Parts: sequence; C-alpha cells; structure tokens
Amino acid sequence: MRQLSRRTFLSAAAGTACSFGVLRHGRSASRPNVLFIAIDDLNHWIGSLGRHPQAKTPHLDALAARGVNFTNAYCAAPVCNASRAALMSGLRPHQTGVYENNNDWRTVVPVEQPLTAAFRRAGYSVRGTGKIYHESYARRPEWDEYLGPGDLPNDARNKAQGGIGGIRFAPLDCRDEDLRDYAFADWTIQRLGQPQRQPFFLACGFQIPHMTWAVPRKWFDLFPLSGIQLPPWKADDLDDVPPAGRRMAKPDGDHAKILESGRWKEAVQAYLACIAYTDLNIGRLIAALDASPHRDNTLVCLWSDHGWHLGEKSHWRKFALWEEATRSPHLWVVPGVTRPGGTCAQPVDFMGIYPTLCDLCDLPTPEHVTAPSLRPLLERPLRPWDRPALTTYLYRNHAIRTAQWRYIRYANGDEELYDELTDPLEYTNLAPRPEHAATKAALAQHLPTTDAADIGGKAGAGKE
Ligand SMILES: [Ca+2]
Repeated sequence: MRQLSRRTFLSAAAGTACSFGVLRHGRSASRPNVLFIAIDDLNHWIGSLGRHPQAKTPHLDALAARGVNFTNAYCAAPVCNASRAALMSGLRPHQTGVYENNNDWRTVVPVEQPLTAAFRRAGYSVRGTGKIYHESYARRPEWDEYLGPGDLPNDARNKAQGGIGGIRFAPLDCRDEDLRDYAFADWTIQRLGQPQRQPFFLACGFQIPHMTWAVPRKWFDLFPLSGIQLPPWKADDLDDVPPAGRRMAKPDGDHAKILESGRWKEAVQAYLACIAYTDLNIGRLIAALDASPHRDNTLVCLWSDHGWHLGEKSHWRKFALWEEATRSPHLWVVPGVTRPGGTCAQPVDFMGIYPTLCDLCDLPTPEHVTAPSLRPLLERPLRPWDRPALTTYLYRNHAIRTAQWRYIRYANGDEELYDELTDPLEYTNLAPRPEHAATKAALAQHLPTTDAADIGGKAGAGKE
C-alpha cells in the first residue's frame, strides 16, 4: 500500500514536470538511477523515426512516446569502436585519434575519464552487460560487475551462414531465448528487480541488428519477401559526389554484388527481422523497469552507435558521412524532467549523453567533457538550439549537420552540401554551386581546427 501511494504521489508530481528535487521527497534524497540501453548498428529504421515504412518496433515507439524522441540525433563516428569510445569518454575522435575499429582507445583515455568512472566516483553502483564498448577493448575494472558477450557461450548467430559476400544474413531455427541478447536482457531484468542500497547505473548493450543478421525464422516471416520495400536509390546518385565520397561509398563492392545476386530484398527483410527481435528485448527491459521498485526514480537513455546503409548511395554498412550512416535512435525518459510525447528535431550528437547524465544525476561534469548538456531540450524540446551535430569518419573527414544542412568536408578538401529541408535523401550535392559559398563558409566554422593523428593499431584488429 505504501508503495502504491508513493507511486500515486509521484505520478502527480511528474505530471507537473517538476524536478528530481520533488521526486526525492517521495523516496529519499537519493539520486536517480540510470538504465542505459545501447543498440549495435541500428539505423533510423524504427517506427518513431519513420525512415522505413515497414519497420516493426512497437516497444521502441512506446518508449519514444514516453519521453523525448530526438529525431535528428547523430553519432560522433560511424564506426562501432570510435563511436562508443567517444560517447563513453566524452572525447571526440579528433581529440583522441580513435577513428577505427583497430584503435585501442584504452591507450589514450585514462581510466578516470569515462562515464562509468564519473558515476562510480559519485557513489553509484556501475554494472553492465552486452556490448557497451567495442568488446575487443573492454576495460572490466571500469565496472563493479560486467557480463560481456565473451562471458557467454557462442549462440546460433555465431555459426549462421548465408548472405552475399560480406553482407551476411540467415534465418535461424532456434528460440528467442537461445540468443545472447536475450540473456543480456535477462541479466538486466534480474538486477532491476532487486532492491538497491546505492543508486545504480545499469547498462545493457544489444548486439543485434549487427551482422550476421540472424534471428529466429518467425521474425523473418513478419516481413514477407514479396512485399518488401527497397530503400530509396538512384543509379546516378554518386555522379555529383566528389572522389573522396565515392571512395567511401564503394559502389563496386557490396552494392554491385547485391544487385547482381538479386537478393537485395532478402537483405532488407533480414535487417528488419533483426530490428523487430531487438524491439522485443527493449520491451522486456521496459516492462521489467515498470514492474520494479525503481520505476519512478530511474531515467532511461537509449542510443544506437551509428546508422547503416542498405544500398542508399550504392553503399552498404556504416563507414560514411551521409544521413543513413550517421543518424540513429536517441530516446530519453526522465521522470520529473521529460513529458510524454516530446519530439526534438534539433540536431544533436551523442557527445551530449555524458554531460546530460551528469547534469540529471547531479554529478560534476569532468573538465575534459566539453559538449553541452541536453537537459534544456529534454525540458523544452521545441526550444531554439544553435549547436550543430558533428560526425567524424577517419582522419580529417567531418560532417556538420544543422537543421537545414549537411556539410561534408573530406581530408583532401572535397566537399558535399545537402539541403535537408528540400532534399532529405541527399540526392543533390550543392557544394560546387557558387551561390552556396557563404553557407559553406558559415558551416565550416564548426569544423575542428586540430585533428589528432590516428593512434594506429594492428591491421584487422578489433574487427566487428
Ligand atoms: Ca547525388
């Protein structure tokens, strides 16, 4: 009964959008808990972002509707390791030199700098499972407890065979609960159900929809091949893209093989199936939070490490600076701060996560973290915001994304400029047109002025 009346009080308090100060009266002076959900390689194909009309993500959409859905959120780097190292350390690729999957970020980010360390210093229990950092460079002492992918036996995904060249996909004949992602959710659910003496930072990182796109067959059956819609693609789209951009697109690689095979729809089906499977696990986590004693004092932050092309611009995978490779889901539900139904279309990047969490949990933001807190946007999603999003891929290639523009400047000086308001599929590169010189110059003001050298690493190390 006491529990019920507390919840009733808190719901009323949350309805007036008051701060955690009020929430604290309901429970104790404790700080909010954090449920930190990471997804691997999930692009903007979720219902609440609407980029693929056939995506089935009811649980992600319900979560988005509960708080603030950032509809123009971008990774710091379109590569797993570099994106995660930047998000977790608060340091961008051009500051650390961590650009690729073979860069061991642990050699350049001191142990006291990551987000996990900030939470531990503040007295939180810091626990996690699945893929938060790139698994090749896990640093277990950052965590009070961690269950990584390597701590569980291989599952059917590891052995799955199929697909076209490097684009690997295959339906599985196994149960949902036979996959490791299901176990990561279970591990998190178990901890959500326990009483906690300290506030907690609890991280759960799902590996699906990273390739191999392999989940139980029933998820493939949700998307019959005959009805699959291919993503938008124009055969001549790269004609106005400069050489540096065309080298990133690699149209003669995966895309040529996919076209030749006639199996493009199968690949799209497999990716949609994997997204739907991960949505199941998101739903399980949120249901467990709602049933837990921590429901009213736990904020949820969800992100995916970058986007993914499935043929747009004749490109596959991440590893590029266009919308498809850089835009990702980014959702926040913060009791007492966000209101249901918030949609924020301001461009933001994932460097905002670290300072926002510090802000919301009343932790000092470390000096090395220079991005601004997104709290003003969580409170008022429609407020003005003058910071662009910045994405970096490899040494000195950057994209600046504002509400209207995407400006790409490659290391060799090649440029692209797209008007996102009139050309959201980025078909027409405006960079060569003289009338846009002033726009380009204004956007270029946001480019980094110094770029750290790539820290190197063994060729082929840290492969996805
Ligand atoms: Ca084009």
